[in-house]
Amino acid sequence: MAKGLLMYFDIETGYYPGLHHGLAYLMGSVSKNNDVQLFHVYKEEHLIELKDLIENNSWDFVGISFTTNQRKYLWKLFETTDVSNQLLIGGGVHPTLDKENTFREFPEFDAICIGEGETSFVELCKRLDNGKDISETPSFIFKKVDDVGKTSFKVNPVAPLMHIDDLPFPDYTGFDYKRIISDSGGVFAMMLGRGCPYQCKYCASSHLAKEYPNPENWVRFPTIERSIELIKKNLELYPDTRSIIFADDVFTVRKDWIKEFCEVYKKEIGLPFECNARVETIRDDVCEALKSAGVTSIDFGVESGSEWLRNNIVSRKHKNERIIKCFNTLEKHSIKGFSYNIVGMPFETPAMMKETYELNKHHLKSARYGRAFYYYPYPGTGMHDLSLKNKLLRPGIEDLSGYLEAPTVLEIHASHKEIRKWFKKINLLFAVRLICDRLYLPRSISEVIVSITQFFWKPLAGIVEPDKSNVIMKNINKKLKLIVKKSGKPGHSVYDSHDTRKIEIDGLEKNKEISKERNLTNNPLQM
Ligand code: B12
Ligand code: SF4
Repeated sequence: MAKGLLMYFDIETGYYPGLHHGLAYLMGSVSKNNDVQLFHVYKEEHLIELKDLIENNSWDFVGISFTTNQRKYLWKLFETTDVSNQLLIGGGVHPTLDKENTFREFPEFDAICIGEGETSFVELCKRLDNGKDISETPSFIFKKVDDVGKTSFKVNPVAPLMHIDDLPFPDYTGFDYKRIISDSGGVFAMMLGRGCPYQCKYCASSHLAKEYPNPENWVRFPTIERSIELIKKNLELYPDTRSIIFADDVFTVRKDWIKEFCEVYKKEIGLPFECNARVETIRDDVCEALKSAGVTSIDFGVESGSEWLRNNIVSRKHKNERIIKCFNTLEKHSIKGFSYNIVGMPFETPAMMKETYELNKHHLKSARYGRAFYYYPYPGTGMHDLSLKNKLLRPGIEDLSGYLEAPTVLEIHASHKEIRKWFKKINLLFAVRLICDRLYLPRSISEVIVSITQFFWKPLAGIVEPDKSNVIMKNINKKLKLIVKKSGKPGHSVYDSHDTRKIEIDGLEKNKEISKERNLTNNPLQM
């Protein structure tokens, strides 16, 4: 039995409280025959606890799951904690897509896991337990330092993608799941399938697929029986679940699967649910199936109202009419559609951001909730490469916690003032729609209020998107969110716990100092 510590870095993401489905799957695979402790690292104070836990215990391995924006907290951990006696393993989307830089930036790592880890992690634990050579374990890259201090890497082939039915069930018990679900208003986020067939250039999905020897199997759904079994198992864990979020990339991607799933779900589960979809997959028959199964809302990446930008930069090649048609179809079936957008993309001008605003305001009136995010370039994605090639990124963006804080592009195609303006205007638009709906105001009245509030967008956006330094506005914002949460039926906005902050990157001197000490030479984020 291997004894290990597995950490999920989740500090200041604006998404806490949240479960990590990949880690739940890993725990489901390894915890039966091994003694693995999961540590959900969601506040900086945890770093002190971790120091004690890591230094004063004997572990066979210490694993860290992290995304790009969490790297700054890893720096802090390694600043204070001696990990040199541990077998330190990294995993997750960031190390998978930015392998070389991960080893360069974090000489502390002995190995990283490439892609999905269930089978290979079990294999690693077995080898550790049996005292065997671990360096042949599939899906891992091992770092070797020879006697004269020369570093080399053993890159093993990545294990093929597995059918979801062949994986053990995810195990959420390592998380403080009771608190996480109850704080989210009784909404249990789950994941059934994996993968997405689309190729959006800002997203990790299509780039992740290329890591495997069988990328054609990237898009996978469990059988219907297995899906229902998984949901029931999760509901046994938390019987007070009021509704479910299916976090799958595009839940509706397989028409036959979704129709059959809805049929069985309605009979066997019957709880309201939400999911993600692409506008192209929405048709009357799909909506009928989803509605009868209890869907309350569906999240869509609208991303931009500019067809030029979507076609040439983002690689979402549908027309605005398709988006409008999708939202109209949802409305016809009384399903709420939520619209997610990005501002501050490479080559995006203020006129293009305005198009996004206008699409949402005038043509997607049935989008009763949504958001705008700032573009963030994730290493290994097409848009990150494009941004680097054209020298579009501002320095210091590694200090940001994600896509909720600040623009990441240099002021070439749009000023930051403009980017912030459209970020705020779009978020105000959706906040007002949400509040009006919660007050059961008719659509016509709510749209008048939307228009009026847009005139006063500057002070009002200060409440909806308060600056971190503005304590009064932050408190008003908190209270408003609470009212909206309490007044709502289970649904996305209840789960949604974004705590959007504006941070001036230049103010984060402390992190900068640490980042200077890290070897970020050639790191694409260090321009
Ligand atoms: C659901 C989801 C969320 C959910 C739940 C989080 C979760 N990961 O479950 C919520 C809403 C909380 C969320 C939040 C955020 N997310 Co998110 N999210 C996703 C999404 C859609 C699915 C994740 C998933 O379950 N995948 C399936 C599982 C099986 O894969 P996995 O998580 O990679 O885990 C496997 C392997 O990586 C490996 N593994 C992982 N960790 C480790 C550790 C060790 C030691 C080992 C051996 C193996 C291993 O084994 C796992 C099992 O096979 C992905 C997109 C995607 N397709 O991955 C984005 C994605 C992961 N999110 C992303 C981002 C940016 C964020 C946020 C930063 C958003 C923000 N605030 O701005 C936050 C950050 C949260 C954090 N702590 O870092 C990016 C990350 C990009 C990057 N390079 O870092 C992604 C890739 C989307 C994108 N833009 O392309 N997210
Ligand atoms: S549709 Fe969504 S999950 Fe699929 S590639 Fe585009 S952004 Fe990524």
